[in-house]
Amino acid sequence: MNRRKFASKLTLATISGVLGTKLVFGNQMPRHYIPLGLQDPDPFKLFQKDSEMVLLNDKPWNMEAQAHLLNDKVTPNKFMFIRNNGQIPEKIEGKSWTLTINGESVKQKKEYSLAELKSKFKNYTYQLTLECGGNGRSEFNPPAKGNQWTIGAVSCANWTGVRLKDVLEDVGIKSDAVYIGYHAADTHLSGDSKKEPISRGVPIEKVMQEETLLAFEMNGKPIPIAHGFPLRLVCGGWPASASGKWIHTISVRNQVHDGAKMGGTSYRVPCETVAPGSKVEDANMCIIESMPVKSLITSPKSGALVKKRNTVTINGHAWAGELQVSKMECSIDFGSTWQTCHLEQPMNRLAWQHFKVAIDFPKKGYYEIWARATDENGKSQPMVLPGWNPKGYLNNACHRIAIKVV
Ligand SMILES: Nc1nc2c(c(=O)[nH]1)N[C@H]1C(S)=C(S)[C@@H](COP(=O)(O)O)O[C@H]1N2
Ligand SMILES: [Mo]
Repeated sequence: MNRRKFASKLTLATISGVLGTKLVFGNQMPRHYIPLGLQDPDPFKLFQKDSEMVLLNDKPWNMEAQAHLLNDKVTPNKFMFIRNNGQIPEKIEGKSWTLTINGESVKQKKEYSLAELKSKFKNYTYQLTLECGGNGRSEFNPPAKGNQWTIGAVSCANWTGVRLKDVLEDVGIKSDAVYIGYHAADTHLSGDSKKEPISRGVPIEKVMQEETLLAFEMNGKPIPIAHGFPLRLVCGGWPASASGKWIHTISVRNQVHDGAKMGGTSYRVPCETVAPGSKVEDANMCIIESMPVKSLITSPKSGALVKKRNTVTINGHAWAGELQVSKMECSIDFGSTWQTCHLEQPMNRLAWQHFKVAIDFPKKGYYEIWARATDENGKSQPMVLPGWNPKGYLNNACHRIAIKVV
């Protein structure tokens, strides 16, 4: 039942109950009126997001940025995409939060309070790129089900926390450990408390990297609710689904983690390229690991009018999963010629890199600016949609914007 129908059937006493207080002047309230206190919350206010962010879904909450909103070197909360598979946990007590490390491959199960984690282990801060595996899904054909992300499901914030490897060393893990899996406090959309909306993980090699964090701060403040308060895993450069939010347990596994959304078509792509629309056997699907090379033009905004006499500076970011970006180019003539951009070093491994290039447009008129990044192994972004896959992951086609020189 939707909220409107639901509210029209409520008695004043029940409304008071839901509001948690007395409905003063309830008798004066128009029939079928839904008190503001019962209406759907405004997600932009609720999560402190900029009003130019784009809401893709409200159950669960999913929201993406537009390219021009991502111009900051470090993404602030207001421009950070939200991707949820279930309902955000309702009652989160930071003070009493604990993290349990268990699983077949721990020497013994251990529990830490949040305060203990923060004080017992050295704290580190890294800028880490988080991109949803489904970013760019909206371009796939045949279309792929799921949130129709365009380009805005990517962020690079400062994350502060402790190294997961330090914590696991303190717990003691067995030599047969191959994977970890996270368990989190969000709830399944069906309301079934036995089902987890998502429980993914990463191989031990990724766990042991210095940048793999159990984070409790984002951009110097406690992590916002929507992004995993009070504790989240951050595995930069991998599909962001590996970075579990609201985590209370990490299981150290002697096999590839088999939690929710680890199997079937979830965050997996055909191991070998297939024809668009093909059915692919489970056995021929591979788990996505490092994300592919990609870039985004964040300034000017697509559709901008630029004065002819000015040189236009193009700005943006480029990233390549576990790898560094080694070259960044832009074209204003539909890819006939490319100009090399100035490309900064990343702040640390797994952080995106900023690029800029000053362009002189020869005449007044319509132009497109195309951007192409190349990773340190010489792999470049494709101009058009790369390999089709059932769930529409890993679209790293070149970003293009349109401008008018007037
Ligand atoms: N507990 C939990 N963690 C989660 C998810 C979720 O639904 N529940 N979504 C994952 C996915 S698919 C993505 S892309 C990122 C999004 O992180 P963000 O919302 O902080 O941008 O969180 C990941 N971690
Ligand atoms: Mo995702």
